[in-house]
Amino acid sequence: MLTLAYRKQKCDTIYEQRMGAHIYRDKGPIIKNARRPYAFLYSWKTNNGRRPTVLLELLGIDYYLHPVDLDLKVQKEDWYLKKNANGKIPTLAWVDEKGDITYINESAAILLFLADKYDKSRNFSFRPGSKEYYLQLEWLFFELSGFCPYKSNWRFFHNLPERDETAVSRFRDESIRCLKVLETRLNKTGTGYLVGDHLSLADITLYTWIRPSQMDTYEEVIESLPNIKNWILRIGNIPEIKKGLAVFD
Ligand SMILES: N[C@@H](CCC(=O)N[C@@H](CS)C(=O)NCC(=O)O)C(=O)O
Repeated sequence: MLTLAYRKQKCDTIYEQRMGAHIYRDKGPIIKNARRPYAFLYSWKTNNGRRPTVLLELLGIDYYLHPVDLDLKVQKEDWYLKKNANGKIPTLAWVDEKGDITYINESAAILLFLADKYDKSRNFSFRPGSKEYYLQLEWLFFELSGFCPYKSNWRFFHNLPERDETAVSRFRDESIRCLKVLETRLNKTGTGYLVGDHLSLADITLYTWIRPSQMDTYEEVIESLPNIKNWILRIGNIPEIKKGLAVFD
């Protein structure tokens, strides 16, 4: 298990490689003798936390990963808050050719940053300024400001020992409405992708969040939406996506 091995590890260098991730115990991001520039990711095994690892695996890039154990509240420790004042994962440290560090927080911002650095042929993103680029942004914002908070609140209120039915139904209805919006979108593009004719940051961002959940109703709704159902199956079968999700297992 990564978590236990990670907690016990005493040495201060890379102790394990998982896919493209060089799991790094030290807090980083400066690594002696590392070839610059490089990406050093602070993340954990959650839906938001897996977005950057999925993209990095698709891009075939080697990167450093410092697991931030949310159960141990590492994200609220002072050293981490200096990198991300919001106290959440993921955070990306980009160490440039000269050794200067840029910290980027927010999973969608990290994806956009990584795409600009590494996806020069735009295989998983779109050229800034193009029509598809703005449509991609539209779906990133839709996820981060809409579906993501609705679904996480649905799960939160659904799992409370004393359920507040008003809150449950408010967030359930909004989540289901968002799923229907996505169904309509996939029907409209007809390409099997949310934007354009290839996999992009829009699909990666939504996919990591839409994946199965503990709520029965949720699974039933997915079953009734054929475009989303097929999209989930197809995207989930892409080997690099599986790898990106499995980095933390
Ligand atoms: N909008 C942010 C959300 C980040 C977020 O909520 N991260 C969660 C894990 S998925 C977290 O760090 N939770 C721990 C906490 O809130 O203390 C993003 O997309 O990066």
